[in-house]
Amino acid sequence: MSIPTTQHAVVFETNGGPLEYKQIAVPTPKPNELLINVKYSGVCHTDLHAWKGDWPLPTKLPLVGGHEGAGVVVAMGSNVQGWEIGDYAGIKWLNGSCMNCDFCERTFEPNCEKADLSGYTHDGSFQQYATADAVQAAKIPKGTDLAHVAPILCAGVTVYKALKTAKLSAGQWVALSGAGGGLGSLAIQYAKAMGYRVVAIDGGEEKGEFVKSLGAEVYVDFTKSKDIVGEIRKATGGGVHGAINVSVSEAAIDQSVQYTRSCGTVVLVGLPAGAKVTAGVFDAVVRSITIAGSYVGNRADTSEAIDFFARGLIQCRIKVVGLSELPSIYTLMEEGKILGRYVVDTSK
Ligand code: 8ID
Ligand code: ZN
Ligand code: ZN
Repeated sequence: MSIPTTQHAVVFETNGGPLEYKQIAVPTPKPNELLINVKYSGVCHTDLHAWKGDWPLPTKLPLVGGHEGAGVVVAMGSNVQGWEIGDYAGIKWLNGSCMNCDFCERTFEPNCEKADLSGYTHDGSFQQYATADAVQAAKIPKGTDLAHVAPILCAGVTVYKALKTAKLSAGQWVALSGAGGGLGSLAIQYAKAMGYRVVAIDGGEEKGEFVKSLGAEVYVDFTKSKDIVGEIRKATGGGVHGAINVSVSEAAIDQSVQYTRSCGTVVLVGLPAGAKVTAGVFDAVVRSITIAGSYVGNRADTSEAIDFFARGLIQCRIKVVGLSELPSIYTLMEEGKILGRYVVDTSK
């Protein structure tokens, strides 16, 4: 297999600065790394946060973003085991971790203090050739449609893990705030596949049709409802058993604490810049509400999430465009206009 020395990528030099589609060098894998020919990459709202510099963790600069990369292994470092040239591999948010600390030892690898993050501290999947730690790279079954599996690598894994964190039983209600977006559209389907009943919250009629087509039983339009909390409590006979917050809205998170029924769990996933969650202590105690953060997933969560997809239980509703069109996707995302996920084809 011949590997070129240069490739197309989208790079930015400063947070919020120009997103340049240009030729850069193909990276060389370190001894522990795979070199993956990225065919497709999903575009996650995290990529937009990273570009804007929204969070209290600095990005690498200049940076190639992207962390939902699906491609083919074309080279590997001398210490890599368990991979062959030609295998399908996925680039996840967690590019690598130390594997030695307390958190790594207990399989909480995303929480490792030395975590290396694709499209954040490590050049990611908005390029044709990217490197990934061979231990953390996702194994994708041969023959899988690489465009459609791409969103599973962050959005799918994250919502699957968040649903597990809510500790629900089959037949219980789960609210998904931000249900029409990339994470939300997959969360509806994982929730259904796990046996839960879904209340979807998002804005506008088109998103309402969309989330119902994916299996949501109830849709609440946050742009129209005058009483989101009351509406959800009524539709679910007293509130949902679990709430997964994948919107980029502080107000939506606060509402979720109120519409979750007693003894239920509020899961925080979406990361609006500078947001805080507000819960009355008396209410949280007397109603025994659990508020839990959930951050991507570990290797087992990744394999399980891919397995749900491979068994045909999860349909990724994607729009495929060329990598050079990334800036226009960020504009649509900022405006909340995306149904499901955009996936970029790195060859265009
Ligand atoms: O591991 C993690 N915790 C993790 C992993 C991946 C992504 C966290 N995230 C974070 C992202 O950084 C981002 O903050 O999850 C958030 C959602 O990512 P996404 O699904 O990729 O974003 P999107 O496709 O833009 O969808 C967001 C949806 O929220 C809706 C929008 O209309 C859109 O459909 N929304 C908004 I903005 N405000 C809302 C509100 N008040 C709302 N929906 C309901 N109520
Ligand atoms: Zn992501
Ligand atoms: Zn560690």
